[in-house]
Parts: sequence; structure tokens; C-alpha cells
Amino acid sequence: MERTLIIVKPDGVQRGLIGEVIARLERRGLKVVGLKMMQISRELAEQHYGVHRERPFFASLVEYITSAPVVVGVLEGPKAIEVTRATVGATNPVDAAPGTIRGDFGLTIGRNLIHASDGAESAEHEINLFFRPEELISYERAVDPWIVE
Ligand code: YYY
Ligand code: MG
Repeated sequence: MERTLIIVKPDGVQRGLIGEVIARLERRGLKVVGLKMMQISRELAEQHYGVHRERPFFASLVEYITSAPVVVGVLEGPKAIEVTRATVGATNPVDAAPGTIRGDFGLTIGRNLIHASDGAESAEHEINLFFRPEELISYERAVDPWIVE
């Protein structure tokens, strides 16, 4: 089993898409094992997007992600990282396939609705940045055997 971090970004919250975004990932079969609303501090945003520190869009990215509340979650399932990224779609909504979250709700790269971890290392790092261990719940769902063979 894998775990991955998602963030419904400020535009997703403001547009009333929290439920829509999470529902798509839930329907995929992924299990929500952590979920909370928060406003990301500048310090946390700079840590989370640290790999992009030298990129020209870094300042506006930090500005945007800290500008209003977000919903942060941890999803669990087989290949959860890859499956979540595929459900989210390409970084630039212009390139995101219809049927993906960004492809169905986004128009521009600077308002692409959702973050999802891009690999095993970043998932572990990001989950630890946003959640204390006791905030993540391991549990079984009766439907699990109907989702995962
Ligand atoms: O993981 P993902 O969100 O799909 O893209 P990243 O390459 O990690 O970039 C993080 C974030 O930065 C992206 O969601 C939008 C923003 N961004 C941008 O505004 N302009 C770019 N040219 C690249 C990324
Ligand atoms: Mg990324």
C-alpha cells in the first residue's frame, strides 16, 4: 500500500470544488486516511515547494497557495501516487486530458486546483510536512475486497 498527499488548492476551495475533487479520488477507490482544512503559512509553502525555489514562478506560487484556505489530505491505495497523479492530470490544464480534474475544471497553470505528490520520496516528505502521525488513521472498509483483489 502506498500513501500520497493531496492539496485542494485555494481556487478549488473558493470555487466550491472540495467535494467534487475528493469525490473523484474516492470513487477511484483510494482511501482517505487523513483530511483537514488549513491556511498554509509562508514558511510551510516554501518548504513544500522547496524544489521550485529557483524557478521564476516560485514567488507567485507561494503567494497563491498561502492566499486562502486549502484542504489537505492523505490517500491510501495500491500505486496511490501514480493513480492520483493520473486522476489529477497534467500540470498545465491546457495539456490535461478531459476526464482528469485539471482537464475538467482548470484553464491556467497558475490555478490548477490540486496538488498531488509526484513520487515515493516526495510523498513521504510532504505527508510528514502536513500531518502528525496521530492525524493519519489506518482502518479497513468493508468494501476494500471489492476494490483491491
Ligand atoms: O506537480 P505539479 O503540481 O503537477 O507541477 P510542478 O512541476 O511540481 O509545479 C508545481 C506547481 O507550480 C504547479 O502545480 C503549478 C506551478 N507552476 C507554474 O505556475 N508554472 C510553471 N511553469 C510550472 C509550475
Ligand atoms: Mg509537483
